[in-house]
Amino acid sequence: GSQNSLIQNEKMWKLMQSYIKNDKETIQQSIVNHVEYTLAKTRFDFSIFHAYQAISHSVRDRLIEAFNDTAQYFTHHDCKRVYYLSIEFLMGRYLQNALINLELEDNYKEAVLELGYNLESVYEQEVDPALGNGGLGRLAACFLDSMATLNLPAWGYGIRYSYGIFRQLIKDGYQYEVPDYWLDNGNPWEIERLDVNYPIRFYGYVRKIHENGKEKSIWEGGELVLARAYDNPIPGYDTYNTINLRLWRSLPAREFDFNSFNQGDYFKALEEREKAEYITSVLYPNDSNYSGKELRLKQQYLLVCATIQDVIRRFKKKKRDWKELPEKIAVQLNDTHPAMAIVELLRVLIDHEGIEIEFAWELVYKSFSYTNHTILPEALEKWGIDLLGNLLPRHLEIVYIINFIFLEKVSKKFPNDHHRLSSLSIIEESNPKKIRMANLSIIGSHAVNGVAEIHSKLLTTTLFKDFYELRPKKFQNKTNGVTPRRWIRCCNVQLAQLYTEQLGGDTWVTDLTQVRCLENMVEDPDFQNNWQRIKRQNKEQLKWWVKENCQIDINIDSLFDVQVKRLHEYKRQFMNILYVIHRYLSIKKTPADQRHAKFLPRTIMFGGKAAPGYINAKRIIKLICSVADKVNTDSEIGDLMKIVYLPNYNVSNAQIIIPATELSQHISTAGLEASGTSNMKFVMNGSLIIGTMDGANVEIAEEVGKENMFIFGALVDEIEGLRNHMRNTEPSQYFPPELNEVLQKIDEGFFGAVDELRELINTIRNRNDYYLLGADFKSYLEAQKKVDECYKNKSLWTKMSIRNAIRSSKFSSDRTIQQYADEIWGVKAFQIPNPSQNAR
Ligand code: GL7
Repeated sequence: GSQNSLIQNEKMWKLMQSYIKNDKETIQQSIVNHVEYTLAKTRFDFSIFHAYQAISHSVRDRLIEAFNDTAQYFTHHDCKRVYYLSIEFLMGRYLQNALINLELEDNYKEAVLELGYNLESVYEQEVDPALGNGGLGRLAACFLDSMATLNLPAWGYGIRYSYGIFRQLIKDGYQYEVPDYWLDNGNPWEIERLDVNYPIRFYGYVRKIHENGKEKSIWEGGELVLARAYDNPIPGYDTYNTINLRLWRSLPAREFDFNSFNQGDYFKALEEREKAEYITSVLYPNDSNYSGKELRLKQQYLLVCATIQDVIRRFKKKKRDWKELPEKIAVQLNDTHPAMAIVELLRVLIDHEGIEIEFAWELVYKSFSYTNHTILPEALEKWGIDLLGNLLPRHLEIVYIINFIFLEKVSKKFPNDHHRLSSLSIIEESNPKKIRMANLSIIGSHAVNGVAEIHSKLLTTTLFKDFYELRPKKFQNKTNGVTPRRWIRCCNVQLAQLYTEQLGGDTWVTDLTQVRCLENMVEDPDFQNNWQRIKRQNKEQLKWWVKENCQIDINIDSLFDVQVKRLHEYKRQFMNILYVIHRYLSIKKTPADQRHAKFLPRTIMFGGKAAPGYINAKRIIKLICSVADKVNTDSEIGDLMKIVYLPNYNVSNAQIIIPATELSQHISTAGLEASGTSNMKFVMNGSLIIGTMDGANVEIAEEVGKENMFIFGALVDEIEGLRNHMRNTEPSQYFPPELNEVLQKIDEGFFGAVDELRELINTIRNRNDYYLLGADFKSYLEAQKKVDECYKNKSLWTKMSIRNAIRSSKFSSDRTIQQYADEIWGVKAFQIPNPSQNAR
């Protein structure tokens, strides 16, 4: 407990210092209490969903104890804190993860079973909190798990969208988007902080006043809304530390504009106020694509403004000098979406705290660091100065000041280099002028990192070359990682058990390097059998999922070949389905009695959402589904081949799909997938990769060995040459004949939907094959042939699979976060004492 407790009453103090017990009876009592007193349910009106709610509330009680202790401990020790700012957190379900991290799963399983429920079925009741699009948001979620587990004094900050990423329905081969109102049935995992509200201003004007010969800026007028905090406890594994994800929700401001209420239209005035709620209502469903909408900028500013107020309030709790700021806080920007935080902190320091701009600027850039997640030009945020200046007039002024000071320094180092100045400038001299958020982020940070070696290298040689030449030491690499808690321990319980048995304990869960010790088991036939048995059981589970969700019977003995990720042309799901068509045509050309000797049965599964406005991505879905229709109903094919579109790919589906996969596809055009993170999850679960030398695939190859993967395709430095060739050559001349044949079939209407499918294939036929499907197709075919050859040899495949999994430890987010902590944030671990002596 804390010495400076506000609670004076001795009795109350004592009662609050004890901890809930975790024996079976206590757990059962706490569940039943929640049934009666939290849910107010009777014995006669009770469903498994209510069981989920009551169980979650009882777990929540335990989380909150640890959560409060952790927060107090950090405050008491006045540690340097990390603030991880992200516009997305793709958390996935909480219940199982919380139980496993609290090491209470067995206790609850038993307790719940006696009450008549199977814990696994209870897990299924939870909605997916899906406040993210894809890799970027899921990375933030994995990072929180690792920060908690590594005992770092860290908090995540994001937005509590009322609607997460849409639910995807596939009907007649088309995607339909259904709103995801995930809060419909309440959310037991959050703590609403009725007393943590910050005012947020939009629009208005800047008034200049003069005080003791100095000009002061006052931003006033416009509209005020409130940001309210919702806290989501994040438990670490094998530690009592429980950190926080604080999400902001917008609400009408408390202040009343009496004028508008006195106009007489009471209802109209109230209606206007209610519009404030709209700001945090919906997550923008674009993955790697920027849309310059004002509402999106409002979301970004709300996140930033509320967070900076919160951070400063915490910093000021103790009386201290401002110069301590960078020693007490480290703010990490997850991409440029929260980059306005740089300007906001500077604004507060100079306008509110009266600090000199030079000194304030030093405090700011020493506190901030920025992660870039893509080099795709369509993802780079650039806000028109009209839009930005209207919504945030003072911020635009400050951006100009920052830019002026910065460019002044640059021209001293590189006199008369106008080209360099204009590429480094925060302002793009276009018409209208635009604010480049990436440039702002780099200038306002002491460290900038990419998310895989190849990506970080590309940043310093292409996109941020001029910045690199200015300050080479600022640029770093932090290869992404994923949490082994969710992506092994939770989703592949049997594999986890095997590891624990073999290694004589479960410390591998926080030190994944230990699984490397299993290298000497690779040749062991018993171990191989166990490995195969686990994969088969996971395949069985996916088979049922597919049966239930897609009404398709898949062949358990076929090779499970999976590509699940957001639909994007650069990820080349298109190339995958073109190959599938080629395979289908080849089977058809083979005499029926030779087919089974020549072809291995395969189930090819696709999954992923297309951004609602991304027409070509939607056409790719249509093509996949049309081919699936044709192939799956072709009696000549039988169980030699099935094609499945897995609907509504999300975190909880991924937890079923990934452990069941034998071959996963990561086939982006070299240089375009910054890292990829599902590739890591697949490898950890013993899937082999067919992939290009792109993103983290390159480092996976280093770790597991190229001979244990199916690598193909052009290398990053061949891309430019190939693109020139593509633009100057008739496609039919250099496309391999297999590809030309496939394109012709689609063109003839063999798969129906001729008009839209023709539009799709024309994107690559008209010397417009930007993602180089034509150039990579031949080597893709060869890689696929090797896949078949390897799969024929069961024991070879098993050995390759084992090697992938046990050599994947580099890709634990624990490694990644430790590097951020040491090399960017400069923070240390603070582990709070476990109060188990008291009760636990
Ligand atoms: C992404 C990259 O595309 C992806 O390769 C990377 O793994 C991920 C996390 O670093 O970030 N960048 C991006 O804008 N999105 C991503 O998923 C949406």
